[in-house]
Amino acid sequence: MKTELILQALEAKHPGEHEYLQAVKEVLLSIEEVYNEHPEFEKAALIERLVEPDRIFTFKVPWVDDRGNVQINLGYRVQFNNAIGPYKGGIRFHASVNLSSLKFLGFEQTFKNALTTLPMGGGKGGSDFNIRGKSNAEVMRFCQAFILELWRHIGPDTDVPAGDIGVGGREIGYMYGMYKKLARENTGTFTGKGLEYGGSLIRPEATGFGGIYFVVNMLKTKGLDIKGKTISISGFGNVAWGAALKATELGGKVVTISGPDGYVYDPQGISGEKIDYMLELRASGEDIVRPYAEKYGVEFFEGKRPWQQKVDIALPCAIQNELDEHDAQTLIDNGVTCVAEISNMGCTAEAVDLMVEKGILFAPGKAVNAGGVATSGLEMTQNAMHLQWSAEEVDAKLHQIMNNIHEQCVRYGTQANGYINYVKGANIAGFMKVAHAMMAQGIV
Ligand code: 2IT
Repeated sequence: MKTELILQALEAKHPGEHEYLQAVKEVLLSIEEVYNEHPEFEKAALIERLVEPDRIFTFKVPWVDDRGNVQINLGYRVQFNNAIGPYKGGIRFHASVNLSSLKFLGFEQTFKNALTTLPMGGGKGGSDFNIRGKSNAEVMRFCQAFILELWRHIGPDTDVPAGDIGVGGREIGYMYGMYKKLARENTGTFTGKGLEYGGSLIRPEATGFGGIYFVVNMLKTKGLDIKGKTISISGFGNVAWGAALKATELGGKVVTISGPDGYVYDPQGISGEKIDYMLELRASGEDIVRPYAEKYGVEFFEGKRPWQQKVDIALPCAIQNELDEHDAQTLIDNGVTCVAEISNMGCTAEAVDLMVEKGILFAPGKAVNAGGVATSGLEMTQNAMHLQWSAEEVDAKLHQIMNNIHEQCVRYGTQANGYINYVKGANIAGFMKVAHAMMAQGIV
């Protein structure tokens, strides 16, 4: 494959879009071998078509703050690929949101969704709106203004948004309320909805639960158990919360959470009401974790990342590229067994290369965190059937999907020396499904 040529052309066309180029490069390098076995792919310019989103909507979002001032944010929806099903993926509200980050997320989402086995294409959206310090009324007005533009591009069979960083149940509720008013239908269209109006049980927990189910499978390949293992988690939002809940339930000990202000180290383990307190931290809108250290009398490390602590398992649960080569080396020096991204592209490319080279159990976000979107798929199913499944039913399906994704990674990623390269496994499995779907549907 002309990987280098394709990447060079892409870089020339989209200069400075580092995260997007990073995500594309990782996938192209992983699939090179299988791609070369299919000359028909090259003839159909499959890669060139796959790396560009189908379309991107960019719009301004004007809204009025509590003091009567007019604020303008940028809004986006990247409809990346719908070969397998309607565009599906979250909406991120964060100061770092731009086209590069949303294109990387939409690209990753396409393969992640393929891995779930459910009929969902890939998409992502968001805004540079910073939720920090905003009143409830401001958040509502912003969400309504955002949907006033976005509503005409989405629908239950075209594009189904959900939450992501900065977008939880409250924001989904405000967006869905405005969407329904404009679209005059009530068919779902968003996932992560409240239980009272079409949401699914276990959706809030799903990304973290699924991530831990995956980690349990990873450990099993080495004859290990999560019970008694120490775990560092970054972030303190929905994903970190779900992961802490399930890891603790299975006997693991979570010793860190982090925010933009630094991280807390709780050697006794973050369990019980301390996990509930993470929800309070999130609801405060301050975007800091220091109050945890003050409340429970544990150490707070200002401006530092949790990866400097010695643990058995490290789980990035926050934002992209928050674990670099230096952090990976520290974890390895401290004897880490397993690193799994429950966030999207939590590790830099250099960190991933180092961990794979050293034979560390490492798995990428598109496999590990797929439980979130998979359960969104289950929410869509329940909406289409006009019913609601029990928590046990959803959890069992989620568990089965995660086991299946792990199996796919093992099947496509096991090397001659027995090392399971999950990056390769996830990329090849996801790519082959999308590629076959695209080939079957012609040049469109
Ligand atoms: O990154 C992700 O997979 C999500 N933010 C969830 C997407 C979804 O549609 O549930």
